[in-house]
Amino acid sequence: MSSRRKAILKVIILGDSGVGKTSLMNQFVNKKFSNQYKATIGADFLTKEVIVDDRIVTLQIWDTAGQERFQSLGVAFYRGADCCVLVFDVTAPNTFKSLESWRDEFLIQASPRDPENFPFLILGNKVDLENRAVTLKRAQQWCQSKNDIPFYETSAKEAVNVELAFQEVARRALAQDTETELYNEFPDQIKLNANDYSRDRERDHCAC
Ligand code: G3D
Ligand code: MG
Repeated sequence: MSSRRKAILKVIILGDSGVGKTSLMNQFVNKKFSNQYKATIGADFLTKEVIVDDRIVTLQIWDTAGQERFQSLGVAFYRGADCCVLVFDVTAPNTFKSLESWRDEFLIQASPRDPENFPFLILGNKVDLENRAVTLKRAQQWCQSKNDIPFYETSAKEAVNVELAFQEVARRALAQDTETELYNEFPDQIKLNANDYSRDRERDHCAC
């Protein structure tokens, strides 16, 4: 049933101010990198259709409008997210160190059903710049230590790995959405099975 439904998948992008979140989204959705592009998009989210395993899904990408500086993103921002993209700037080590607290903040605010397995993706952005300060190895090690979060090095400016990363976002969001849907659709059956089991056991006992 769920595979025929048109999926709208909510993706949120988090990370310190200035790491390139808005630029990455603009590059992915509009194929543009522009210095004039304003940090405030004037909307809660942008959408883009992508194809995942022969299926069209709509990514609803939520970007911050600068409020990340004050850690004051409302509950609506986090609610119902199917995937969370955490971005840092490879030339700014502090933004890499912040990943942990962004991840924690997401898990507290969104409180997903299964936090251990919630799909995150890490993007190390601005790889086009010369003054890299966070090595690939260091970032990969951190991602591995956090339950193997997929990691991509990107450049919103030169469109490096942006398409590829969001394709992975879509795949992971879809998998998460399907799982949540299954859980929500069949809770009674799961309960019934448990009861059936205990009833069967009672019956077995009675037969003795
Ligand atoms: P944010 O949404 O995370 O706050 P922005 O970040 O998308 O507003 O980007 C912050 C600054 O970084 C912008 O520069 C933007 O042009 C630049 N930037 C974003 N992505 C890249 C990238 O991949 N490579 C390079 N070289 N620069 C990038 P300004 O000068 O407008 O502040
Ligand atoms: Mg922004």
